[in-house]
Amino acid sequence: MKVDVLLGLQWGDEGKGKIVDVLAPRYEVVARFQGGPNAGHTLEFDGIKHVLHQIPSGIFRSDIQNIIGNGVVLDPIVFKREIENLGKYNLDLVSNLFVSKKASLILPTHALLDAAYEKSKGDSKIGSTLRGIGPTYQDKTARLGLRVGDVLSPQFAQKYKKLVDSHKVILDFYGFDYASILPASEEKFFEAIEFMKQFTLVDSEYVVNEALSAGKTVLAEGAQGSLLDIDFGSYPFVTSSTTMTAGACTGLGIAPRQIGEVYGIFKAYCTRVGSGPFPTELSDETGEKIRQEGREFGATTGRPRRCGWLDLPALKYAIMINGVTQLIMMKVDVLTVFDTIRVCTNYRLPDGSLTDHLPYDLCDETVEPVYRDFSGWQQSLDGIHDFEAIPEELMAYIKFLEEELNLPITFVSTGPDREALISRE
Ligand code: 2SA
Ligand code: MG
Repeated sequence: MKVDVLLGLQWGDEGKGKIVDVLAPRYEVVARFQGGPNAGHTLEFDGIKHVLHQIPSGIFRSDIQNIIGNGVVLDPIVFKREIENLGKYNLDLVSNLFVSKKASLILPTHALLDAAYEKSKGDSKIGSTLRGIGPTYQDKTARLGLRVGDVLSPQFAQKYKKLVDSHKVILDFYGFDYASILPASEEKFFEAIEFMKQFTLVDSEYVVNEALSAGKTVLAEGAQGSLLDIDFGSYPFVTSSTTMTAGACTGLGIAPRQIGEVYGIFKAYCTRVGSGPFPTELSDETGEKIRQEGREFGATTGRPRRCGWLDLPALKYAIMINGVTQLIMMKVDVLTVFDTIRVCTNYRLPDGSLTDHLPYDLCDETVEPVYRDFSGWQQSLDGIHDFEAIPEELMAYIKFLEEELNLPITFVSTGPDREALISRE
């Protein structure tokens, strides 16, 4: 069996949570391989909206094993809160959720360091979610970090203290006051660590590979998006993990040849939360209209998301680095209000030439998007499940994208609910 990977092709918030939930019945294992509580995966069914941060989106289906892989940075306090929030749904979480011993632990001081680093950057701040993601990955690669498996060691408290003492030196350097906040969060942290011990802490690379050998189907659930990837995103305005397909290999311990389908999720327009280049951004009424229609506010921080038209050079790049095999287009319903829908097909460089490649540094090299306009459909897509029944303008738009991107768009989502979906499989 192979591991199918589902990931976002833009700057996150493409609607991955909904699609994992829809595809989940096909899988026996759903695993997160990177990111942490910066993610906000929204699932909506039976009239209730759920936002998951660290727990895989397969959790609502009782026959799925959910794995938090080694590539994840896990905040035990957020973990405890998420589990407690799920308490009312009567899910058998203890038997369905496994946490990799090799996942990195986010300590309370990591979030403080995030805030201190952001503050020191002034106007050039990244717009981090301030969940401690960057500093935790920093400690991991500096070979200083603590991992989930360390909580089982009798020396855990000493290891914790040693790392926190070194964080305090850095916080002092930045003149960041931690003394008034830290004791309360430390108390919560140790409570949450005890809480976490009731779950099965595993060598998840064995769990995943043994599941594959036993013929089980596995879905790897990406977080954030390809344009936030540490290597290929718009550096330094990126997150600190490998958000692309290759991250599923390192974040779960599976070989490249085990990768099967790669589902690339994209919105019919673009959004970005946090700073950094965004060529098709609309800082006008149209952008505001997309934000309101699409309810484009951060699922973790509530921040308004920046909105703009679909960007094909960026999408092609994401498809290339991920080896996408099928596309899934989200939030098409949001565009129903527009009489004209624009798609950026190329960038014009300062010398006047056109390109569909991403420049090395979008921050320094100003590109002007070149658009192609499409007529809108301006009729509700509610209740449409059959591709043949969609308005002809939408059909023309989808066919154009398939041709440009050279891939099939197998699902088209027309609303937040599980049921609002057109399948073309
Ligand atoms: P971080 O927190 O240090 O990883 O932030 C670095 C950059 O990555 C962006 N980032 C995100 N972008 C979109 N969605 C994310 N998740 C939440 C959501 C965000 C929220 O689902 O809405 O609620 O604000 C996410 N997580 C990180 C971030 O904005 C920085 O640009
Ligand atoms: Mg999100």
